[in-house]
Amino acid sequence: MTPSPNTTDRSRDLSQPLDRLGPDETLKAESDQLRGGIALGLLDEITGSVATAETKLMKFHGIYQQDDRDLRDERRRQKLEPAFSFMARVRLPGGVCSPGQWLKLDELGRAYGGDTLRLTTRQTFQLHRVLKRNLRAALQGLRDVLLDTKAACGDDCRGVMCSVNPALSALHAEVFSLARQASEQAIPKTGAYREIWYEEERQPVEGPEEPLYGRTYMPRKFKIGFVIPPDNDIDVYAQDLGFIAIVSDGVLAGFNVAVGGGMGRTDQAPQTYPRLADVIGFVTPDQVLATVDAVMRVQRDYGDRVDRGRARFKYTVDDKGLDWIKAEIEARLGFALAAARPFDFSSNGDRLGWQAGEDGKEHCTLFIENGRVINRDGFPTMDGLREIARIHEGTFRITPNQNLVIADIPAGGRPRIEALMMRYGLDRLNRGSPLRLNSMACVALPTCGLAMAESERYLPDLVGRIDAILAELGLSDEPITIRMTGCPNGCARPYIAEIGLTGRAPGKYNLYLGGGFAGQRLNKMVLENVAEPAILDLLRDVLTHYAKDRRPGERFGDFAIRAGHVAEVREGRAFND
Ligand code: SRM
Ligand code: SF4
Repeated sequence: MTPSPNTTDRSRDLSQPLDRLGPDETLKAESDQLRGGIALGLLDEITGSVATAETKLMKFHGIYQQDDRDLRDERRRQKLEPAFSFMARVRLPGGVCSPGQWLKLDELGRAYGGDTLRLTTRQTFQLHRVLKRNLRAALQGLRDVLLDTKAACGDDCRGVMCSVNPALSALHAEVFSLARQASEQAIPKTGAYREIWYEEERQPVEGPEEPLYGRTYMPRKFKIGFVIPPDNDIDVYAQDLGFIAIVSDGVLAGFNVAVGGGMGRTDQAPQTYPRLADVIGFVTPDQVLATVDAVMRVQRDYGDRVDRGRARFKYTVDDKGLDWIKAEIEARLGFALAAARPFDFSSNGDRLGWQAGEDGKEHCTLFIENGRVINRDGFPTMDGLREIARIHEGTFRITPNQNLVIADIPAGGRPRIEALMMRYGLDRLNRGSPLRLNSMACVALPTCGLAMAESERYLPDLVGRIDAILAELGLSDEPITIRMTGCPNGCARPYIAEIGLTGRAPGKYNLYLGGGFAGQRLNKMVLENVAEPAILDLLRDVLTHYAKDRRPGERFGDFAIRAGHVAEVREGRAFND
């Protein structure tokens, strides 16, 4: 196929008519490549916050202003400003870090982050509750171990994901290396980060400071991931741009390219919806970085810069059409994509427990409920992991399911790690029910400013109640994916879970059923804006039917579709019919 002539390369014309675009475009363009007034705002000791424009620019530096929502009303009553603090998200391609980096993160979490670390659904760490006056110290601490928070948020390419895949060591190393290179290539090049957070002098630059992003960066966030079948742990269909490794005779032949995935939707706004990425072709490993560049340029140039609610690549793909998008990508690449190759996914979860790699190293994947690394009564998880980091000679890998792999343990190293696991109770982490071990919740309250309902603090209890129903029905051993978010933005990718819950109001959720166990199918809304009793009643009905009528090996999500449980929406309407 020859590249389409429909290309209008707007890459040299980034000075678009800003007054006709959304206000954030002007903000970005006039920010002096993300410097704005951030440094000045940090000096203001009267308030724990920064001005609105700066909160937006700081996202590009991986930092979100938040306030403690548990204290909001009380502080308002006392006429105090909200309890402001900041969330800092580390950029960690593929979720891999060294023991030294873990120890530093642990130290920063204890010093500035409320004695906890949060592992995220995109394989990285978040520090919450960092006070404005501590931000520089926290970021400089990260710099000491070669980490930063660049572009972990904002209208740019976010943290690049990669399957953790401990068993296939050589393949993982190859794919992970590409993920890292893609991350390096797509990272903003502005010196703003060094100047603001490390207090370095501004250095002169030849040519444009941001050759890819120009002055207005991307229309919206852009997400890339690399997956190694049969695991779909990164949920490749939820990525703006996904690479699916194709292995032939044990050798990495290349990648199928998938475009246009995304989760977020807004209640009562049918023009917003989750979308699974479409596979459009195949590239060889040496074509991957050019493909990243071409796809990002297409979205940069054609993404909606007027309406941020429609600015994700998934909408550009639907508005322009998949054929048009593919032709545009090929025109920029200068070659046609080869035909996609067959592949198969078996699950989007993690393989918990011990695994041996082909290189003889051992790996242990631990379930970290909702990614929360903290010391709790009888569960000193944070202390235990710190002790392991002190003796561990391999790496840590954060999984896209918010779990943790103690990876690359050299031959003979396992007994010492196991002894520490026993001492700190980490050996108990993987003993939950299959439902719990396949559960995932976003942060939500009290830090997330967009949360409408609890998620991380509530899902563990709800899982316990669903487990009781499963036990009554003899389904306790059935792995079922369940994901909850505190709002419809979908940070825990709930729309591809077999059971999905998204917050609508305090104590109220939309319930979705029928997602694919391997993340290959969107679920559908079956209850809208309901409280726990209604959720449990409906789940009991469907699970009872499942216990009675399922076919051998049939997954709960598949059954819910086949048996017609998602055909009817009990209240409201299904958005993705
Ligand atoms: Fe997210 C916004 C947390 C993964 C879709 N997300 C937020 C913010 C920053 C809230 C805000 O804008 O003020 C949340 C911070 C809460 C807090 O207190 O920490 C937040 N998102 C998270 C994390 C920490 C959830 C978690 O529990 O792990 C994940 C961090 C990932 C990372 O390390 O980079 C996280 N967010 C996701 C994912 C999953 C993914 O990328 O695989 C999605 C769905 C995929 C997608 O992008 O479509 C996701 N987050 C959103 C959206 C909706 C975006 C959209 O275009 O529809 C928002 C809201 C927005 O951007 O306006 C959002
Ligand atoms: Fe916050 Fe909503 Fe994302 Fe949960 S899904 S972290 S509530 S934005």
